[in-house]
Amino acid sequence: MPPKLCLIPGDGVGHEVVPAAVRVLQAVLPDLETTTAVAGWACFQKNGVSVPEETITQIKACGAALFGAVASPSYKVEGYQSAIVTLRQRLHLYANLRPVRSWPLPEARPGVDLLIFRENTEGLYSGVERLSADGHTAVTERIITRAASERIARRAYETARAQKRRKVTIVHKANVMPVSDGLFRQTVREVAAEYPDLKTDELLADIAAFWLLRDPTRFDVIVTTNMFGDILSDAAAHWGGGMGMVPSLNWGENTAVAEPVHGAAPDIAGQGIANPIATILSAALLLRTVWNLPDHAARIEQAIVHTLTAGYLTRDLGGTMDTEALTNAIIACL
Ligand code: GGG
Repeated sequence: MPPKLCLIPGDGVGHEVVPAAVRVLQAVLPDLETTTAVAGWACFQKNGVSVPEETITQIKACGAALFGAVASPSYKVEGYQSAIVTLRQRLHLYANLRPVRSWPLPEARPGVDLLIFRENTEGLYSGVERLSADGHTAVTERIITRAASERIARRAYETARAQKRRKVTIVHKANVMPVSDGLFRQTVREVAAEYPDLKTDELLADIAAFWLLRDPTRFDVIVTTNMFGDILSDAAAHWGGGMGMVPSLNWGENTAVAEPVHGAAPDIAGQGIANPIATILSAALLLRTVWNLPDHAARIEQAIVHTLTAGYLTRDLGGTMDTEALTNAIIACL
């Protein structure tokens, strides 16, 4: 059966980077079948819902999706929930894998090659928020469960073992949140005991941030809760060459949604100048992990290395190429 992929451009530059990634995917996988679905802020404004049921059905039917970006407002809108948070929760995409590696770019730091596993369905992104009657007190529930902590830990350790990694670092703040992060820490440590071939250490989230800045090569695999993972992976992105270079995979048991770590970039949306590499690398994550086609993924990654080495760069990387020209260059290098 040829692989099937549901395309969800979402908002902003998603409409430019997703088609670019599909061109690259189809160059290595000519029989790929695609379907397109809607989700996001613009979808909410048009349809009153950020993720229509039809989109969920289409993703389930394909088993895999490529999502572009979403641009949620930074204020409460009645009836709106972030499209990507909704997809992660509705489809039980409990692991968010965010690999950061050095690319041949002046900004990138040599020797960086780390995997961040971010719990993707609960924590501070539980969506459970309330405001007191006088409007002076706001509460967000930070939910941590043993079940979710165990499954993200197992996914992190299994992937670490499969990729012949050496160390997993548990990142938490259990000294200040001994109940919630204490449960996360304890649960991950119990799973770690089943993997004696892998070294395990742990860091408080603030110290982990310090070490990510000071010496990112200290890290191999990080497993952490939802918001810490979001923040630390954006910081780590700097060492890979910037936000335009970091892919991610929202990874469940039978379904996966790949997406670039960057957002909708409204400042450049519609100009055709967005860097498509993070989305192309997200498609490569689907090839490697979901469709079990690691050689196809490696071909794409190698083509990106050649393209960057030859100096084909978009503006965010210090060059002048637009989205289409960079995509053409990558396809030519395959
Ligand atoms: N492709 C990742 C992305 O769109 N990031 C921005 C993001 O997650 N924003 C949250 C939101 O707008 O709901």
